[in-house]
Amino acid sequence: MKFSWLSLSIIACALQITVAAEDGYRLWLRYEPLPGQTIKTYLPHVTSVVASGDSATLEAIRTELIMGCAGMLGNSLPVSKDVDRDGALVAGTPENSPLIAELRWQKSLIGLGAEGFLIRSVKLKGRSVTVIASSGEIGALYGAFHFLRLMQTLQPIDRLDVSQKPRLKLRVLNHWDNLNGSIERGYAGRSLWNWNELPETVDPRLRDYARANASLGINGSVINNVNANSQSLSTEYLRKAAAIAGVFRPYGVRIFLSARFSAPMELGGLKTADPFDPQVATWWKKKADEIYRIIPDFGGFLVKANSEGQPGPRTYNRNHVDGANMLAAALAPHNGIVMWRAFVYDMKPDYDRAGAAYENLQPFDGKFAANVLLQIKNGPIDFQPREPFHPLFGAMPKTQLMPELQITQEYLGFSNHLVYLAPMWREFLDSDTHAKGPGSTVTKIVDGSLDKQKLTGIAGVANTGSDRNWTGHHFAQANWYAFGRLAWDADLPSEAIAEEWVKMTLTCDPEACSALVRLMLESHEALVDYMTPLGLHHIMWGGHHYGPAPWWDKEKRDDWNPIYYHRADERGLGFDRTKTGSNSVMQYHAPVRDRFANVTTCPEKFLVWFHHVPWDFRMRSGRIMWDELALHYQRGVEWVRSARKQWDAMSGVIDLERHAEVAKKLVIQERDAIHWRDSVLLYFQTFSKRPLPEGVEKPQMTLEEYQAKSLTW
Ligand code: GCV
Repeated sequence: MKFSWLSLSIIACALQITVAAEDGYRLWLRYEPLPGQTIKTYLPHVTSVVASGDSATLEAIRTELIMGCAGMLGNSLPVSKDVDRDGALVAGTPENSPLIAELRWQKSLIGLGAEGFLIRSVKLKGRSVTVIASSGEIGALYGAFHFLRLMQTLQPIDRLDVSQKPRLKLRVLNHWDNLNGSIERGYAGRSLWNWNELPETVDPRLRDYARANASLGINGSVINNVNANSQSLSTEYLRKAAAIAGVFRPYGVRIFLSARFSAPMELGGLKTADPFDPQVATWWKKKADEIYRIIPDFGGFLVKANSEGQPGPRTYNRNHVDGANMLAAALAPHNGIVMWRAFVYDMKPDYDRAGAAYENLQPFDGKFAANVLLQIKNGPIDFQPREPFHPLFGAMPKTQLMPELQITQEYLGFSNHLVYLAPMWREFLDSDTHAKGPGSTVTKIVDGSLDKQKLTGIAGVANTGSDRNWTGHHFAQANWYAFGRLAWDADLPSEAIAEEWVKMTLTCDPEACSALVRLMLESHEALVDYMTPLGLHHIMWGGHHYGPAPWWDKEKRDDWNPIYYHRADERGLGFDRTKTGSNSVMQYHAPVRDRFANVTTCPEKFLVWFHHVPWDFRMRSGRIMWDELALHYQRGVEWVRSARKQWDAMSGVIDLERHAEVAKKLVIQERDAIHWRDSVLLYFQTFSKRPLPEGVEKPQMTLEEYQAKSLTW
């Protein structure tokens, strides 16, 4: 087997990077030298690569295994056609590898699908070898990454019997990238797609992006903003997109586009975008045909319709189903799909935004076409630091639902705050909707096991950008990682994911690793403490959403203003969503709704989400609500201080560059946490008229000073 120049240069590059500064570019695929004892035990099991086949994916498999072993073990694996020694790594499919075909695993492999894989230590041709097999090349690539991950995390590799397949079919990143290179809610630089230079020049970095996604099993990328520009569907931009798709393809990442509903008017010169107009339907059909001519494995459309000013079917007095199904019909002949977003909330007098998506969409259960998925944010408002699960999960058993998570930290301190999001996503996935009795978790709804949903998926709003370290904050890489791992296996514990990531990305030192994992696991609760404890939500500064502004009332829509959400007055705090208020708690199934609706049984983390609670309400701790609220803010600040100390103490374990960069961000995080605590408490104090309880520090500035200027990032 010969090596192409491409793979040689990739390996050379990787080896060079190993000695260069540690800037975070390599993400969790660093392949740093393992501890000496581990190398000794691994070496006999990793002696050559047998992965025949000329496809770009097989080339990627060989390259990755060789590069990984060179970095971790310091050996240079020969590529061989046959098994001629113990320790060979045999990778591929029964179609391209006679060796794998010989094993007669076809039945199990077919059961695992083209993305699933087996990794087994077996005897082949009288030799002890490791086989990484799948019925599809992409599955074999995923298996190769899994094998490398076992090594990166110091797992035994001598008696392997691993069998995996993804539970969800679509595991996609949504990029809110604009054609001018900016990213809506992006905090890690500019867009990775160099539209001006495409299709002639494709940034080599795109391959690394695809490779990182493949290492997690992410198999789709929506490359443009849901606040879409019709131009992305023009022939010129489709050719550019095709060049990107060409780089992603060997890594199993298909591309999707956000489609602007009014594109037939803007691109096609039609007078309407009414989905019932035959000319409109024909325009979309022709557009779909053209897209598939240019990008044969195109995934489909993501659509934000009739939401925040975007056009949609309701502009023409049609409904969401009319719009989604018209697009679905255009894509169906090509096996394309539509991800129709449920993020719709029309402002009506006295309405509750938290109940709006349910009101708008639940009545259409069972009406969407077979190739439509309804993409629903995890919570009913908008990617807040903490929300109860969206009531649509469990309310549409005859509709294919997929969650939309936000990896980018729009409301969670941008790329300045260290916050590990897996625990937040776990809380959501583990939520029991009780839709079909106890145990009807969100996971079971979205993986299709509860309602026999055929097409399944999950999306994460990406946090990547042109910053050298991809995500702005080194720890924000962990959120990209965790999203991918949960998309692959929605049951993975947050702790296990954090441990993998720390070992692969930062350090295998056992003490440092467990301290870092603990820090990561605590970080989300701490951020909720200093931002929005007890169910507070959407009290961020208007527009940019960085820092607090609970007093904010300047947005043109009521439901974009913090005062709409917290409803503080002299009696108390919180949005009454029970029958004395909006009653949107009724959108949940019993007994969830009963638990939420009763102020004494409502989980305290959602207290002021569902109730307007008196300042002197007695909490489970025995303290009054005001004191408890203040102590949460104080606790959040203290956590950041302790995180800083712990991080500082790790200066000998983490490389200098990343250590210094994270330390700098933690200084900002502490500044911000104090700002949150002081400004929010000073403001609510104007209603509660109570002193700060013992243990809460005196504010550093006056309320007027906090109100005068937002935090900068
Ligand atoms: C892409 C929130 C964000 C918007 C975003 C919107 C959405 O409102 O602030 O930037 O737009 O959600 O998810 O469509």
